[in-house]
Amino acid sequence: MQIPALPFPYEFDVAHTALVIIDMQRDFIEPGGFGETLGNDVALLAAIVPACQAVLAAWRQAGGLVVHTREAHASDLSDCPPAKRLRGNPSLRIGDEGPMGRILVAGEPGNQIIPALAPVAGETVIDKPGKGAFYATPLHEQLQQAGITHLLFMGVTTEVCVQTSMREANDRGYDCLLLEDCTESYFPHFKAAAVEMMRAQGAIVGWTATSQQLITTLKTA
Ligand code: C5J
Repeated sequence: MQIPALPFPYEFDVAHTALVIIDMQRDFIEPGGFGETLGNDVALLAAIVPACQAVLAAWRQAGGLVVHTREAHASDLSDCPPAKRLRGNPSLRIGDEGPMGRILVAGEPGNQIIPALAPVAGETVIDKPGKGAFYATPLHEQLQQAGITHLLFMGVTTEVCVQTSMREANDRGYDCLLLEDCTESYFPHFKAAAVEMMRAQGAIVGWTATSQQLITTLKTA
């Protein structure tokens, strides 16, 4: 299959490609979570949910592998470096009790993936203590075992966890494509810059395309 992506067409086949959905968890999308404690307007991020749902439905229909990630720490915070917890001046810190349970802690209500994109049986869910999906997780080994060579990315936030994960994947040899309308930032100009820098210099980090381009490609294949 070939998507008319930027900066040039992206070739992939479903059997060797995974859809990686980064951190579409309540902590970032809903009020009362980590995103809001940092002073952000979380309403901006919810706007991409319908496009993400459409891609997820089409990808499931095509029989492709789905990976969901969550930025999540152990309840004793043993995997949260003090530098991460203590930095800045958030209204609540990682591990503090918030309206959706303890901030960014695995198993808490706020740490769950939003219902609209909830994983189904057989899909991989990776809890990651860092911004990148490969740091301190079994993701690379699991993708290698499944014969995956290509990754389609969506999720939040574009310039933090999505970009970090895509760069980590690129360095591990995956051909990566970012679905532009399925990713968002609390800062629209950061999203625009991140999207542009990833596909610059001949796809130095990867390709970009729209959800509709992917869905049309899957339907016409
Ligand atoms: C952030 C993320 N922004 N998932 N995490 O801290 O992008």
